[in-house]
Amino acid sequence: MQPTREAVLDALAGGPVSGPALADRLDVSRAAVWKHVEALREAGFEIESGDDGYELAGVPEFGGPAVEYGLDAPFDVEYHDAIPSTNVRGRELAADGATDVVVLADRQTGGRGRLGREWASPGGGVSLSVVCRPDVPATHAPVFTLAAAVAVTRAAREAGVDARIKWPNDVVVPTDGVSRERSDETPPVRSGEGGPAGGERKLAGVLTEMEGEADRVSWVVVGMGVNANVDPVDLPGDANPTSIRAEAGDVDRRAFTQRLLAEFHELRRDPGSVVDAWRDHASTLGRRVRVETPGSEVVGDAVDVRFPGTLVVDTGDERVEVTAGDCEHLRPVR
Ligand code: BT5
Repeated sequence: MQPTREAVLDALAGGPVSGPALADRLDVSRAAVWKHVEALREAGFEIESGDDGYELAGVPEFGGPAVEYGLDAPFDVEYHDAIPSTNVRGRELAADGATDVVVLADRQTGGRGRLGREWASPGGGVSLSVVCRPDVPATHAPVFTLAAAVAVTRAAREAGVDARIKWPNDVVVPTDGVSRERSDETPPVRSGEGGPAGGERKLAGVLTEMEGEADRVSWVVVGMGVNANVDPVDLPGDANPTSIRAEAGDVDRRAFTQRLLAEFHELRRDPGSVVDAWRDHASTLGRRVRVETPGSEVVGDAVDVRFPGTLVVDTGDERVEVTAGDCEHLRPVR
């Protein structure tokens, strides 16, 4: 948010302030104060003017200025009520040289998952894409997917949802009584394969896109889609979806988005910390998994995750390192 505008809001949040006092405090003209106040009202902030001056009486529920105000991260927010895809818009901004911009939408009309899949994004959700230009080699890009999954998980847990991460990019909620914060349990004994474990509903997904040379990322667009205040019946049934509304009741999307962005910012500043944070919330580790990778399939026990996001699967014969793929949790075989 433009610094003077933020300073106006901070001043007005503290109680009534007269126009001239505000002008003095911010070292701007009274006309400028009036312009800022009008612009803020236009953006949805309730600013009352009484005998003692101006006072902040309400912050908009959701939207760009609402999320920027009080945000503990250096992002500008471009908000859309509806947009085809925040990632597509993020890529456009990135190609124009933008950085530290978040594209945020109430709903998407052409939301995208990985590998050309669709991501349903009805109104009431949180769809956003962070555009950034980290100074890292391209091979480190997957760590931003993990960071986003951790950020979403932490914010969802604060909202009262028992969220976990399924490698690499799904935030899920267990439904089968599995309540392991992290699994230190002995991996299940192998004697054939179990079927899909089911028992998990998808709350959110992450789609990271990037451009760069091998030695350096040019930009990364990290897209996060969270089923926030939506009804699961409005989401594709075959996806076994859930939402914050269904798990814990409606969330304050402004506070949720601010939390999520602040967490993501902290993690991106310290990529080395991401894998440990991911492990803390992993539902995949210690599980029997089937991972479909481009051109092959790996079945075994998920034993570890390594920087920048590689899953280590023990097949019984060997330990295979998987860098990308679709992971399915299998039922333990007894
Ligand atoms: C993902 O893909 O999970 C990544 C989703 C990323 C969405 C965000 S929203 C903001 C930004 N802008 C975009 O356009 N995208 C990003 P994947 O792992 O491929 O999972 C896709 C699959 O999840 C689909 O094939 C469905 O089965 C399922 N699915 C679709 N919509 C869902 C929803 N709202 N909730 C749960 N599952 C869903």
